[in-house]
Amino acid sequence: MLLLHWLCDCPGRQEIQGSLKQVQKLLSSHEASYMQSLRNLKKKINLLLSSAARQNTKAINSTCPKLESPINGRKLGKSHSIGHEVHFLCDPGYELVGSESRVCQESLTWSGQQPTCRDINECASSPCLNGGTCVDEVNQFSCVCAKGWAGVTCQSPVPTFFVTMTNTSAATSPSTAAAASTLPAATTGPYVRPSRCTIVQGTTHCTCEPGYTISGRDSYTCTDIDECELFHNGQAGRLCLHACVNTPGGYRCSCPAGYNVTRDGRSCKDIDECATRINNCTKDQMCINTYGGFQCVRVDCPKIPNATYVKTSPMRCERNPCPVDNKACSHAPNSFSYHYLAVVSNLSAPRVMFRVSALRPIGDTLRFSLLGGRPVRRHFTVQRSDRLTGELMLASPVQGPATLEAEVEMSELERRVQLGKYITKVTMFVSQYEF
Ligand SMILES: [Ca+2]
Ligand SMILES: [Ca+2]
Repeated sequence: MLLLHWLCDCPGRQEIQGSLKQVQKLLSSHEASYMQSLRNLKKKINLLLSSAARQNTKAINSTCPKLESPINGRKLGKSHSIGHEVHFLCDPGYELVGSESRVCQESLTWSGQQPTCRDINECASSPCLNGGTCVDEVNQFSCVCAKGWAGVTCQSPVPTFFVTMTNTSAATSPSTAAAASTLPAATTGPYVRPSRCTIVQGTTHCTCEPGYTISGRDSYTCTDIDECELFHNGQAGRLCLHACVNTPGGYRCSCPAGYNVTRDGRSCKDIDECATRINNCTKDQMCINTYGGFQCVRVDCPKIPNATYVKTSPMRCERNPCPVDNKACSHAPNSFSYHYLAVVSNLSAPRVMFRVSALRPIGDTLRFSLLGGRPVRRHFTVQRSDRLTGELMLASPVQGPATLEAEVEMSELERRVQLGKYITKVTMFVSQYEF
């Protein structure tokens, strides 16, 4: 119906052909004017090319030869025609020897001499004190100080703390780091380094190695940047998932026992003690890996009056057949299943922690319920997700470290008469940290 309606609204075939022909005409006229413009443009370019060629031949005939810039310097002025001047400059740290400017003469030769740039000898003024040896470098000098002297110009006697610093340079424990950030810089050894200074036109510029910064008033001393302190606030700018340890020139992240620092150096990853055999669980125990540790668990079948249980798998106990007419026995749970979960502290809730399902229900009704006292009911609830499945829900976040046990009972009923009940015991190990 819809398609028919749409077809009836269409313009006629002749109408479409008319429109297309009009567009075709329009395109042809555009094409013609476009080609005309291109031809005009080509003509203009050819004219320009020939006039440039003429000018070039003139220029070649009345210019001085090209001049080179001096090594470590540069040339100002590009015109090489008669009467024009060219000037020369040297890079900082070099001085000009020869003509500062040259003029292109009528004879088509340059006046003066080709200049050169010579390294300025910064050591000429004997800047190193107290027996230091001066080493001339490009645009700067450095002093090799005599024993017992330090500083850019060997001006300061070596302070005793530099001697102590070499002895303690390996100390990077958190306690050392904490002490370092509170002590005055001059007494903290490896957290202080001399700066590198250069003197440019009488002004001293000092820089530090990466991870260090000029400290306060003394530009000759670099102090370690305490990255841990600097990025302490704010989750977005946090350096480490757990703890930050300031080190000389850097920092590192540390993790609590039971965790390894991840490859990116910032996060912590749980060590799986159960997979790596660094657990001490005995043969009859099962190793349960938890965040930050592990647990050795052993399933013992429950002792209930009138009923006996046998272990059918490491985590399941089933009731032995009951004697005829022993009602107490037949009312006891048919089976106990055991499950262990490892979670991190403060896991967001609500969330499904565990599902219990009946594989082959025999009755007409399944009922799921939560057993246990107040501590369990504060954190867990049981709800049905479909006809055959019950869910153990975590209702509120749990602050670790903690171990919580919840029991879910599933009953099978036929016309309100209980046919059997099955207990699932869930033990949840909550870690101390949120990772
Ligand atoms: Ca640092
Ligand atoms: Ca672990």
